[in-house]
Amino acid sequence: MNIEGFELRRVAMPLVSPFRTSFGTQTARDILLVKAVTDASEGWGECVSLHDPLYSPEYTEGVVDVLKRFVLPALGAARMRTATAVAPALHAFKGHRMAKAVVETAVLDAELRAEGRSFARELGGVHDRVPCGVSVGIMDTIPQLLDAVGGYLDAGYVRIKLKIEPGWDVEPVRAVRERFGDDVLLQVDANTAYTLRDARQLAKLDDFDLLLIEQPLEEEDVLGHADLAKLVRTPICLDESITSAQTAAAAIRLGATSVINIKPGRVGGYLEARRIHDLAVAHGIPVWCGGMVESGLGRAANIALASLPGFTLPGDVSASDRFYATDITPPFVMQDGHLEVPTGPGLGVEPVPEILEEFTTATEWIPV
Ligand code: NPG
Repeated sequence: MNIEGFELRRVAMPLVSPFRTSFGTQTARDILLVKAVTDASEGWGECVSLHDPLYSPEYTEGVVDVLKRFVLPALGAARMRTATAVAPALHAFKGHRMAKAVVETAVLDAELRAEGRSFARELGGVHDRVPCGVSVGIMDTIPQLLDAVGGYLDAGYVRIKLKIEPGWDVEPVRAVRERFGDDVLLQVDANTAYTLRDARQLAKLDDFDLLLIEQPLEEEDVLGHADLAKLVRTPICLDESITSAQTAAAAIRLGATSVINIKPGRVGGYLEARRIHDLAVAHGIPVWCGGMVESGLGRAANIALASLPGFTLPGDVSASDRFYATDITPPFVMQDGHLEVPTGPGLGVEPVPEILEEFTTATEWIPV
């Protein structure tokens, strides 16, 4: 397989409703797609970076810059032919994992499409459908939150994640438990909004039998999470702090995380995501697949990853209509609280050309 070049494409997709987290409110997603064009096939990657560096240091304009300035020229110079060669060819460049992930995914998709193999099969998936969790944003009022959660439970979601921040934590959790009962699989996500000084407040969540508290403290405060884990009974799950299999190994050794959220974009791609899965399984640590409000392209790959055997908790793997009235691929529709794992070559889904064009704001062709 010879790579001829990459198309960088920006698509602007409105969200069905504003999505508020502890770091901001999103009303639309400005997505960078990368298409790898080879002499044998084409493949897609979806970058998970946000417009602003609020979730992680990366941001979409920065990703475009690092791709054009460093990543794509290095791939061209390496005459790289397979997805497994992408990470070694980019190793010299520090960080920029979302940028590295999107090109590796595009190359992997092209390679698998050429060979007729699916992402799930390549990664080691063992299930033909995966359970769907949903992430519920911070709301202005508790009744609004209860309406939203009720709607998702009616739709069939099997696990609810509430976004929390100081001032919006114990009361919303209590209200959801009181209204919907103790059987609902429930967890919370703070996106780094707390400090260790908040340990007593976070320990109040222990009364509600949550599956986990996700990333309460700063990304770099792995030791703080280890200390917090001794002060709260609810399992701590790291997201932002886990940027590689190495950082995952350290966090596990320190006792900072007893569950891991795996997001391929955050860790440099699906191949590193699989390494973290394997490491976690070896340590008896459950994992689940995170989400970054992906279109159908990124969603397809996440569903494939979530079908690996160590993904024993439902992920932020929701149906397309959780975020988008119209998706750029045929929509993923939930059935009985689950999504089917695509089985076609590569991602197993294609953008619908007219819809892709309608949402596209810019394209650029970079030969390598
Ligand atoms: O289901 O795709 C989804 C969204 C899940 O809450 C979700 N993602 O912090 O995990 C997160 C959060 C997020 C979304 C973070 C977008 C950054 C960008």
